[in-house]
Amino acid sequence: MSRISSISAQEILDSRGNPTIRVHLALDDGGRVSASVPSGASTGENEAVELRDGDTSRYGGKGVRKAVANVNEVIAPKLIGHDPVRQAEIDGLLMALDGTPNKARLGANAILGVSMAVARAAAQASRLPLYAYLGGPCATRLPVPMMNILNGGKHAANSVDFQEFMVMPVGAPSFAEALRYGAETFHTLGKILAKKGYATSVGDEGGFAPNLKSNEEACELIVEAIRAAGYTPGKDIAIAMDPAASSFHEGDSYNLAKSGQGRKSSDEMVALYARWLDAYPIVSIEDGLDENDWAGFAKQNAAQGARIQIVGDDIFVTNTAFIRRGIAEKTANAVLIKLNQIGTVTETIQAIGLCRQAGWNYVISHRSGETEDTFMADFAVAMAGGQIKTGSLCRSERIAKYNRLLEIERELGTAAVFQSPF
Ligand code: 2PG
Ligand code: MG
Repeated sequence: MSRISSISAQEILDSRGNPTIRVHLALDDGGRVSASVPSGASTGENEAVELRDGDTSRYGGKGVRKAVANVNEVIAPKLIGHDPVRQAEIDGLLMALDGTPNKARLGANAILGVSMAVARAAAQASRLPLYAYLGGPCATRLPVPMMNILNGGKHAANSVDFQEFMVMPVGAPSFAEALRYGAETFHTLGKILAKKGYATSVGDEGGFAPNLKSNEEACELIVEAIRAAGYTPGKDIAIAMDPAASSFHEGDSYNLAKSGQGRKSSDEMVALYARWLDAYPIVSIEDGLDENDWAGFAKQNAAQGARIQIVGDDIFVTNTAFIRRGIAEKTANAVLIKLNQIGTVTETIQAIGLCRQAGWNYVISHRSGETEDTFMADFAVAMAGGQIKTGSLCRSERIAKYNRLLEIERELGTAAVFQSPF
């Protein structure tokens, strides 16, 4: 048995240049690991609390020295001597130590950094790759990536209201081929944008961020890019979207202000998606409606859920209480899973357990502010849900996850499974 001999945290920077936390953990067998925590921009209002210092003399108030101190002074002394394979017990201890329902005292960033480091240490002590330690001997399924090649909303300073337009290589025979399909489509899209005189600079997740004439134009250009790259839209490569509608919901309506397309009611948004489903090869829509529009979600799911995947992100915040309500009310048919929305590895796995029980899909997701940590790539294979959302085909904080998945696929060899859920 190995035991935790030290835990310490430090402040590092994420992909947007904002502070986040890295936790270092040592075992008495000489093992050493670290884990870094990502950070969102379009955050759900019920997410676990990301503790920031609020001291405007440093990083505009975004420093995480308090969270670092909570790891070093409050958490570390309690975990020294524990066996890292006891993940659920350790996560329970962390929750009890915090004592709030939303991790507001110690910070979900502090807690998650430790929780992830504990999992990684246990994998190392068990001499297993992280995906095999967390997923067991049958963790052989590589996820189909949702690749965010066109950014808008809060992730880009452009005229597109919807946050993410993603390609999903549903017809690829392997993860490596899926990655190639996506990268070729991304580069082809860049050429098409340049030819049309649009900017080819990128947004927070590495997707292009042009000033398009409308939100629809994003779908049109992506279909054009899929074709020009030599693939068949819908057969080889489909489209997934995350409008992140909470970010443009105002009062009782949806304000498409960035594109100048006016205000829409919840019903009008659902009708707009229905038109898009007929016009474009869309297989998945995430957060098509606001996080508090449970009725709108249920209406969309009733009308479109048999045809496409309806994913709840801000509305469920990886929290079993909200997912349970969603299952009872038929709010959606899938959940976006983000470790830092809930704050421990154990609670994240519990959220996935609920999805499995209900026959719902789940998508393991990054945040718009990421680090070079590839925990979520292993986690996606371990959880075997067959889907991952981790950004575009450029920028190393995104590519690091894809490269890790390439390694896992290679390591699994002939046991690797790649099968689209669509
Ligand atoms: C989302 C995420 C990740 P953020 O809305 O799904 O793409 O964005 O991390 O900003 O919440
Ligand atoms: Mg989202």
